[in-house]
Amino acid sequence: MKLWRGGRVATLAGDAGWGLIDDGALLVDDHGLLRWVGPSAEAPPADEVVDLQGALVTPGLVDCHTHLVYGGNRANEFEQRLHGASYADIAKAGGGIKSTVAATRGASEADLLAGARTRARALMAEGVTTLEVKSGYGLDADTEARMLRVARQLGSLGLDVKTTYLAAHAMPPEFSDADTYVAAVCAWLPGLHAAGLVDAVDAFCEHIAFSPAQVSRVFDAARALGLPVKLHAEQLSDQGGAELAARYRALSCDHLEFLGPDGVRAMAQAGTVAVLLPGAFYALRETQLPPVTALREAGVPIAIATDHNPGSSPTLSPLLMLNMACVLFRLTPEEALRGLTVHGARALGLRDRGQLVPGQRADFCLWDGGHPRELAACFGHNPLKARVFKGRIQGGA
Ligand code: DI6
Ligand code: FE
Repeated sequence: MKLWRGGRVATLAGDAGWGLIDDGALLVDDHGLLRWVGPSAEAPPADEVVDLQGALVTPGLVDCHTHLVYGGNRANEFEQRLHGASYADIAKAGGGIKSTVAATRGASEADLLAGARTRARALMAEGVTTLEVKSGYGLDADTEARMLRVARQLGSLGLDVKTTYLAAHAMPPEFSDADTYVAAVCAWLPGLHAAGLVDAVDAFCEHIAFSPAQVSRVFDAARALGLPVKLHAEQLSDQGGAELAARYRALSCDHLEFLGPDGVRAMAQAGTVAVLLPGAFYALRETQLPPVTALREAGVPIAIATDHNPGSSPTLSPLLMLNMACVLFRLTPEEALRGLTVHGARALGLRDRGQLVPGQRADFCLWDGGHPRELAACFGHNPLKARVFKGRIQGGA
């Protein structure tokens, strides 16, 4: 048993509040689980004691929506958008996701891994201890598998990785009929699942991507294997994707700028998490805000993620997402931090992390700072001192 004592601990225990313990301590067992959390003065005895020297302690960050594995980059599209082209215009002209598909297909597994490792390390340097990575830039069986294998290998860096199959992301050039491609997407899934490469299944439900009817076929294939689903829903228009996803008890619906009242209700009833992605909202200069007040009033848990991808959200800063979630979406700093911890975990179906309470994994961050609201108030500054993953200190920035 190891005792970490003398920190300002934001436990995020319960459904609301920071759960602050001013001079707090955490007891971690040999399995990397929290055994006890409370005031240092009341701490039980331990074999080893670490002095936190007043550091601010929060749960480790959970980035529950990323497209971290890919080839190439799309800074050219940044310039095109500055000249007035929209994300949808660029996609229709064969750029966008399709250009990353070409670069990803042309990249070796080693190249993809090298790029993804660098990016994962950047996320870890800001406190990420659990990371979701999607496929969806292969759009053929081999490249989708390669992406998922690369994502799995990131786990050796010292963070927990969950993989999501997103072959229903865009139409590959070799298919002309979307229904035929969707049949292929469904046919590839059992093999990838049998290889242990898939934790969840996602799709892009949009006028430039797949219809609700096509998405439901992908979800049926997931359900047949007992895999949970999530959905890129109502990012550019209201397609009724959230209601569809809720019918499948989706773990999460993500983006949601165009989510309407029926979608909010359906998500609340299904217990589906709303994953808000301020990086994409910002980078695409969206003006339609996700319905935060309605989500809050309906009791839908709100998560925040980077949506890291080379096109619509090329950020590697979860801390910046905290700030943007508050400034752009009007979340409170506490809601934003819950969004990057306990609710992010829930968007991945994980109930064993995200709060610093006994029984949870000992994944936590040590920050330079006095109050957790500072993490959201600052931007362009990284106060991480160290990251503790499953009870082991991993160093920091
Ligand atoms: N929405 C997104 O924000 C990412 N995928 C999606 O369906 C962006 C993917 C990309 O532009 O490469
Ligand atoms: Fe995305």
